[in-house]
Amino acid sequence: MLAIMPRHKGTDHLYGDLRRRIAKLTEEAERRAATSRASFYIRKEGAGQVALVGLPNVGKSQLLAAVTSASPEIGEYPFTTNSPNIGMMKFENIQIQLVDTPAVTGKDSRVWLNNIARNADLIAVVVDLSNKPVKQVETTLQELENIGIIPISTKITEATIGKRQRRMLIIANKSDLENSDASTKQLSSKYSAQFPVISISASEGNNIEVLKSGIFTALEIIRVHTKSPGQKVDLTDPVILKRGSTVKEAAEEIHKDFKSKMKYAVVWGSGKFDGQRVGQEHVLQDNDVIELHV
Ligand SMILES: Nc1nc2c(ncn2[C@@H]2O[C@H](COP(=O)(O)OP(=O)(O)OP(=O)(O)O)[C@@H](O)[C@H]2O)c(=O)[nH]1
Ligand SMILES: [Mg+2]
Repeated sequence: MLAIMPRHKGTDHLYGDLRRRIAKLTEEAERRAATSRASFYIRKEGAGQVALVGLPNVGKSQLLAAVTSASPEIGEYPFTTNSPNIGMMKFENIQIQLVDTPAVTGKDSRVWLNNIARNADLIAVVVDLSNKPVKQVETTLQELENIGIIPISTKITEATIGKRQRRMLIIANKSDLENSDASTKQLSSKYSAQFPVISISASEGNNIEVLKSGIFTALEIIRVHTKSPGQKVDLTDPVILKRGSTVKEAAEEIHKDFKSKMKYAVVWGSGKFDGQRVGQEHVLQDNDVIELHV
């Protein structure tokens, strides 16, 4: 209509009105696009979701490539990653999902990080040992706090109300570079009371097994294997439960009817002896085998 409308005094008012309406609609459409991006989240798969968060160039993407079959872009320059990359990391008999994120200080990162960090079961703060790692941890934690995410170990005070607490761990990368031992010591002495600190080299593949089990431990989950009476146990597909879960919670997880019908369970692993009969309140341990009797 604007294009075909003759411009003269009589149409000035109408012209301005149309322009304003178009501007308003454009603004609304842009806002809608931004909101739908903001609500983006990554569906969880496997036993837990771990977000790799850090400053540019610390090796988040290299790490994802080292422990999963994903092949993200890895660059010598900062801000290589501008949208998340996902991969599954095998740890013993389970898979853990890793999410490689755009650098925490990137201008478009907030929208991604907000959702990913809130949704993740564990945040791995990745730092580069060759470049003032203590300062990097501080900056990364500050950026996370700016988007409302604080470590689970932080005391709740008035200042932290409304913020979300997340489990965190520090991955000190590039341990193959010079002076990395001294930097690792520095990091540990400053942070190990609050977070596990694990030093690795993603590009050389050093200490990767320690990292995997460190991530598993930090997730605070246990694997429980269930079997039917008289059958052999299948150790390849465990039920994943929060650490501290009881037989009752395991039963609930397996089938919601089980809990009410269950008479007792037999447990191998955390019982006083293998094959011990236990009640619903028995607390399970990682890799227990349980047999539910209804
Ligand atoms: N020496 C050494 N270099 C590494 C290591 N891990 C990664 N790099 C190098 O560090 C640079 C950055 O790696 P990326 O994996 O792209 O880093 P990033 O954290 O994903 O960076 P952004 O996507 O920009 O946030 C690349 O040149 C890698 O080759 C490591 O363990 N040792
Ligand atoms: Mg990257």
